[in-house]
Amino acid sequence: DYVTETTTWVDRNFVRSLIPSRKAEYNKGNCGKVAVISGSTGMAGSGCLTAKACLRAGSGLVYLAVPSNLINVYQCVVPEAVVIDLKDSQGVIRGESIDTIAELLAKCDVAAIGPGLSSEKSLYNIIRRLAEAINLPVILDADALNVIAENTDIFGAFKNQVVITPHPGEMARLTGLDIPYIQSNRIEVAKKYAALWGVTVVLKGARTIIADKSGHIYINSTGNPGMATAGSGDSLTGIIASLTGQGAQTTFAAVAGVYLHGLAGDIAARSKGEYGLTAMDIVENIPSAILETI
Ligand code: NPW
Ligand code: AMP
Ligand code: MG
Repeated sequence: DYVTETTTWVDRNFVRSLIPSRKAEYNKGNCGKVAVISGSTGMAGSGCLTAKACLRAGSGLVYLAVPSNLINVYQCVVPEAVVIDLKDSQGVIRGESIDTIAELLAKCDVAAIGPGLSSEKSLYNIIRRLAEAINLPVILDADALNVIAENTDIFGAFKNQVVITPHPGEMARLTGLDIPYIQSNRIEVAKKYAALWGVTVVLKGARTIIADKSGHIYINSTGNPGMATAGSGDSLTGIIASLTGQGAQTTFAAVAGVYLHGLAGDIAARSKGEYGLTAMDIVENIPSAILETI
């Protein structure tokens, strides 16, 4: 266990103080309104995992903005979520939906953007225009990062805190570095780009590294290789967004989110083992992870 001036080992003792308290008089409006912008035909599951993870981590209200053809999928799999119809989108979110999305974000506390969005080209312009239009913390993952890799100047356009959650493959696209180099220099790479882009970088993988823009590094202690499974990262995005929406400062939401995500995976592995563990098992064990931590 150690906390130095520049590096923090993320264990239970550290994380328990970061989880936002839930006051006796709270209603769902006080517990964070989260907008999840994710999913496309064939990858609707990613948005379901993100939204479910938000709810399991304590969000009061989760809004899912999705293309019309996917509404029934989301309403069945995540009945607790409010689903917003992006009417002009045929299977993928397109530029015509920008006003509907901006309107949604105006009433939310945080946005999670990216899981399963596809590589539709107009996504870059959507994210750029949203960055300019909104002033709320944003968690960017997966395809949001893939389109931003075209031009990382976009990070400078956001008016509020940004957390990015790349796996080493996404970090390679964003930086132009190769995966082996990133993996051999995880701390240095996370630290350098957090400062350069002015964002909190969550560099995922065994021993996830979190770097804030001031250069502080957090090293996570939880997780197991059973979490190398489809949709695992989509659930992490939901947990971080949820904690942010409940009032945690974005870097602390990222640190606590990564820890709880790993612990949920560890708890799931106790009964399912590392081989049969699925992303939804991680989501279903978020409540136990929180109970073991607070
Ligand atoms: P390799 O193979 O080792 O060279 P992609 P994606 C690397 C959605 N999903 N350590 C690795 O490279 C996502 O949200 C939807 C080292 C790997 O081949 C996205 O929108 C699902 N390398 C979209 O799919 C479930 C690592 O990156 C490459 C690494 C595409 O996302 C699945 C893969 O990255 C998925 O979540 C590590 N720890 N981790 C659904 N059910 O709807 C990754 N890499 O090409 O960005 O593909 O991550 O699957
Ligand atoms: P993604 O590739 O976006 O689905 O994200 C994968 C998630 O699983 C990230 O949170 C990783 O940190 C986690 N993960 C993947 N492989 C491992 C591993 N070998 N040990 C611990 N966590 C892992
Ligand atoms: Mg992912």
